[in-house]
Amino acid sequence: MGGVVGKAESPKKASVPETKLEAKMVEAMQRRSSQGTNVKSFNSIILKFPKIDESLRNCKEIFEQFDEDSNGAIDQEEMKKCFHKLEISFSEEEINDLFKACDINEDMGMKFNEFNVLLCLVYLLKNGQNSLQTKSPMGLPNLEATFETLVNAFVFLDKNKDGYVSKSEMVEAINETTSGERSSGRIAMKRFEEMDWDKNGMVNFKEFLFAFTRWCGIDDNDDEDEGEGKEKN
Ligand SMILES: [Ca+2]
Ligand SMILES: [Ca+2]
Ligand SMILES: [Ca+2]
Repeated sequence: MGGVVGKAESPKKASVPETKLEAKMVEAMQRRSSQGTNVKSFNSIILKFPKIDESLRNCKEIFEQFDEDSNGAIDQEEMKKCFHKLEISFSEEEINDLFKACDINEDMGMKFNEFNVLLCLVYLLKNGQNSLQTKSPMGLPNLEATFETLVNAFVFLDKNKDGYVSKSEMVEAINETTSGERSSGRIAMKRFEEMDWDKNGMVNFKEFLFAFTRWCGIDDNDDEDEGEGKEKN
């Protein structure tokens, strides 16, 4: 088919950001999308899963460090201290919004998976905020490299650079994959459905990240199950 899809058509109600922070998130993603991505195929994203998984798991140490009372969750006070320590500045409102956005089970605490998503969103918001950016705005270079990979994966999927991945963009991304891995297409569609919580046909970066932590098996209680260890090449 080709051609530009008219933007007037669908009302896309749910894609209107709910908070200022969410609007900023979409803006940041649009900015990133306009810069392009180094991801070339859907399969290359899938191949990166084990490495991303490993890196996110290493984030556990950071989590434990900031979970001062060791109750398995980072509350707002602990989060503020965490930001302070990482020299990340947010307004009170932004902190509240960020916390709410990531506290998906609404228990007023950041579990490990929520914390992962939170940090990645912080990375997106803080990286490239000013043109004279430092290489590592959070001082966590390894983790930030992983976040960068996730951002790139999202940008690859977001073909029209509007800060959301639609179902048709997902299909497009899969169709571009030339290596003939049919099964990855089916997996991808299934994953899209998993990502799209509110079933509005659009996935934002936050939804994408939560889905990712689930695929990687990072859940609130991170039990020690050694899955079939996939060799990375
Ligand atoms: Ca705590
Ligand atoms: Ca929570
Ligand atoms: Ca899009």
